[in-house]
Amino acid sequence: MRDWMLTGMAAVAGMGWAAAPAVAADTKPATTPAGRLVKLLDADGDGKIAEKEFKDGFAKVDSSGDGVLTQDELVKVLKEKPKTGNATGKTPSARLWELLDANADGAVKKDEYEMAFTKLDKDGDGSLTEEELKSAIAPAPKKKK
Ligand SMILES: [Ca+2]
Ligand SMILES: [Ca+2]
Ligand SMILES: [Ca+2]
Repeated sequence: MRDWMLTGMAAVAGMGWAAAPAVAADTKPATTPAGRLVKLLDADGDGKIAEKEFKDGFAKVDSSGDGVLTQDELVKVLKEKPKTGNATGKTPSARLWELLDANADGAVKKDEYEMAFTKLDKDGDGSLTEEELKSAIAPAPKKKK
């Protein structure tokens, strides 16, 4: 109860929690890198990353705040464990990095980052779902059926 009070006061004090709907909505932790990315960038909580949300998300990924993304910052955002020597598969952050760093100079500026949206939006509907991100950055699942 006390926590609720504090949260309410924080919201009133302008912490940017304007239109949070249900308090209990956010109970399931994201468990995949793609899920974590959606969670981070999906500002309105509809489960998809709209193009604007993606673009606004640049600052969230740029944890050093220098206006350039590095692969380390990406690893942090995806909360990946240090590489554990799987020789075949690339990590999701490495795959995402290849998509982002179009000119492969080891740094991603805002315009490069924004261009990646189109590459990630496979069905071209203007928003990224967890599935789309997964297919782009997660290792392809072994076929079994
Ligand atoms: Ca959204
Ligand atoms: Ca940075
Ligand atoms: Ca889409």
